[in-house]
Amino acid sequence: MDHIDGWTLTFDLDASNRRIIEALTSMGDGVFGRRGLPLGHDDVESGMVLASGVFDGSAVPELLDGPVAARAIGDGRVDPDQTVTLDLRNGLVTSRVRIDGGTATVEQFASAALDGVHVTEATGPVDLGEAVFSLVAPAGTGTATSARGAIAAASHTAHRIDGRAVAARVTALTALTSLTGPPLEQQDLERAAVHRLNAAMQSTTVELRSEHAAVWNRRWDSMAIDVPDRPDVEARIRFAQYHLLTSAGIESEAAIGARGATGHAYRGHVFWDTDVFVVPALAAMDAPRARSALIYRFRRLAAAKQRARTEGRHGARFPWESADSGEEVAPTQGTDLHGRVVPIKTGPQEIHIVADVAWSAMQYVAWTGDIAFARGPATDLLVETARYWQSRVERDADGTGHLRRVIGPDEYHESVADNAFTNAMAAWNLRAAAQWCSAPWCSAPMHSDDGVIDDSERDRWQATADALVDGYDPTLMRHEQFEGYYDLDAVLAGGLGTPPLPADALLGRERIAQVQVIKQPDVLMLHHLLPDEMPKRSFEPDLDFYLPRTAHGSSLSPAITASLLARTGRLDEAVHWLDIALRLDLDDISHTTAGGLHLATMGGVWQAIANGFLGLRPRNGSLHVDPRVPADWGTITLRCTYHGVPVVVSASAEKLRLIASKPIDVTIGNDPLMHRRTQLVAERTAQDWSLR
Ligand code: IFM
Repeated sequence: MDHIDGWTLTFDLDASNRRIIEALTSMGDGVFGRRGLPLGHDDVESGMVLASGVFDGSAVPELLDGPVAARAIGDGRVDPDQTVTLDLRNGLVTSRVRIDGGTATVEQFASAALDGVHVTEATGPVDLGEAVFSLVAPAGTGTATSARGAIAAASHTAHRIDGRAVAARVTALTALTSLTGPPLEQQDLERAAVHRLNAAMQSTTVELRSEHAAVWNRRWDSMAIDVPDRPDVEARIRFAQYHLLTSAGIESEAAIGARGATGHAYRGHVFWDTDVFVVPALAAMDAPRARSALIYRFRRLAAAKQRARTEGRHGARFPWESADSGEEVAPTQGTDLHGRVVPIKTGPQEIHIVADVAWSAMQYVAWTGDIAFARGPATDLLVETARYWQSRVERDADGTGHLRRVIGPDEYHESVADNAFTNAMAAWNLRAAAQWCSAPWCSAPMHSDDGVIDDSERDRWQATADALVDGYDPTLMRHEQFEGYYDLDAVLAGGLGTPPLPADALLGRERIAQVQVIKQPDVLMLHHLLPDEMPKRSFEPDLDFYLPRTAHGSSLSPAITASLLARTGRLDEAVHWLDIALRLDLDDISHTTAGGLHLATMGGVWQAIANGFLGLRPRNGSLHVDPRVPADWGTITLRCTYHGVPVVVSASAEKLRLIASKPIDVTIGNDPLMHRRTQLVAERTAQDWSLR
């Protein structure tokens, strides 16, 4: 990166980093994503358009490539060395290109004000006229179709000379899926795109741009994170927030893939990345987008129930990888580094996704207080997932409960028994459902497709939760990651190199299964997701034991590690891991950014700042805050919305200020007396919080 300040990131583009910068400068309106368009590079990826939730017809579905009509061309006369600036505040991507010996500017955006409307405008000196015009593709209409869906584009291009040469192209996109959309014919879809285009063409591109920028400015007013003493950190955090927002729509449902609509990696499939990493951030930043992501899951509850039935179980079994139908779409085999075919077991075994979906729904409810969602979709998700665990837990003769043949978040170890994360999340799911269904507003027996929920079912959930083993050893005050984990060879990640590193690639598939090195937080993830449910004083022992064993071989790992380290006051290490998360895509640390941006990292960055450094989270019906801010960071200010109330939290190493636009319940630190319904929290020192 060439230049960075609080709101802008400027990249020097050359032939070697083109695909990475395409991904970094992706634009999106939550439904349609479009990779940035390095001009003059007219190949398959440049300007690629994808639509969230619209897949191709392959056996393992992959996001459908939209019509490429949105691409510019440049007639091969463009110098490949360009600068591209991402203006986060206004949501604009601006390229400065050399063409025919002169310089032209090309501005692009996916309108935040008009759904499915993307604009490209090239300007340059009059004597570059034809060259400037060549930077913007001619008008056209086209449709990409598959057996599962379609994406149509209609565009209008205009050239003019008005003191400068200007070429503007407005593209309107529409999409449907065979599962969720109305049964439109291709012709109708194109007509809808033309209709959308005509509506957009009622405005000039200047007006379209200013309406778009105004929406972005309003968004930032309610969600921006400021770290003015560290503009580099600030811009990278906002880069994450920007891409989180562009990846989730507010209409209907949002199928947010692990890479959003910014590339083809992971085929656009939806993983726990969305439920656990993205949704909590969106719930606090822009709740309707989080709701859409959960509605995506809720609409696939029937498919999840069908899968549970096929397994001979009850309730709902969500797939590890999900696309449009809600069926399992995880590949069943892949190739290792030596080109050997190896089985992929995540589909059948990574069942913690079931509890992750329920946890996500309850996080959303905790942040938003959305009663209608709580009593509707959230209840169904919580109940049906609990029912799955009830039928999945194996009870041994001694009464203990077990989950065998599973994979935890640490995917280096397969087919393990009693993964602490999976078991503890399942136990949380069962208890949460039992408690939820005995709330006063739930006092009438509840119905679901599988029957009435009565006291005896709630008691069974509670008993199963209590029976589930969790690997906790009170003498060591820590959890064993799974049965037999302590017997593995005590290899530490640092023995293989400096993390983050792909330990599975370094050691090979057979060896990695025999050693204690793990891919990403597993037991530690529990301390992040369920901090109040963990045995008292188990956090530090678990952290001290598992951190040296963590290779951070997953992009999900650094941000959560930063969050945990911040909670325990190890701020230098927290900043180190946050920095890796912040640069994961921007510096292509995992060498996978060209395939699309890592949205879980982006959600994790928000969580590291909010949950980790500010200690901000919903807790037992109040908003909890307990900051630990590095001394050289000055003040962190985070804007969010809690139960519909705009909140601004500013904290430094010594000060805290929380301002809510209406009174809300607030708790500070671990002192139960620091609990008030208030609009303003202020204090002088970390030891002496004062509430007003
Ligand atoms: O969901 C993750 C998983 O935890 C690690 N492998 C990649 C997946 C998609 O990001």
